[in-house]
Amino acid sequence: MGHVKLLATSTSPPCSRIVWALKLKGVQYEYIEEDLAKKSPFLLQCNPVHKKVPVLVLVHDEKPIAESFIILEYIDDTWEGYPLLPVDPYQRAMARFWAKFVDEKCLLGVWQACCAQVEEQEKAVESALETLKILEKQIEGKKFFGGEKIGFLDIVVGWIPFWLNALEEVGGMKLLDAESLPLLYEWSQKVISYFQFGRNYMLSLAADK
Ligand SMILES: N[C@@H](CCC(=O)N[C@@H](CS)C(=O)NCC(=O)O)C(=O)O
Repeated sequence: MGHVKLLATSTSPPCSRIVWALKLKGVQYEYIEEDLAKKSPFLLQCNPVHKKVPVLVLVHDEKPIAESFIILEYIDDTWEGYPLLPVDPYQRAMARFWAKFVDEKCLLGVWQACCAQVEEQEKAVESALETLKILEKQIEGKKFFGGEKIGFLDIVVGWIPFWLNALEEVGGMKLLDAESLPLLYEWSQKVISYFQFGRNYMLSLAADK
């Protein structure tokens, strides 16, 4: 039995953030896949305001926490081990600022470009690219957004290596390549290797049982 339950869907960038954070912290959890076309009474009870996933539910008293950024901070405050947010208050504020930018500008911009009408798509792609270029400056001179190690902002931005290819294919557009966004592209390759390493490690642990 895990410490927490996670109500999520496997095709959701905000839900993936929570899965990654729980894995980095080594927290055991029960994963509950939600069908968003037919939301469960438990999801509606746990998140009556937004009715969205992810929701983290504390097992011992069934208290729910919604919204991915809030859940990430709760996880960081509750479990020691791998720190997600920086220690320095200014750096913490900056990580939160850029996380908000990622959701409100980058993710939304990419989604709008993906769903744009043909005659409007070029402009939408340009605009999405501009926001990604602004984000890219945040990793200049660093290995990860979090510095030497993956941190809060890397987890928030993790949809780029994980989902952007799929969005590009669905929308018939290209955003992330070594020419337009060299640093984000390089970071994506590092994050992919990092998660591949993590996955192989988890698989080796399971094989040893
Ligand atoms: N701001 C929220 C966004 C959550 C969100 O949009 N979840 C989507 C799945 S990716 C959802 O549950 N959609 C169901 C709906 O809109 O009814 C977060 O960061 O957790």
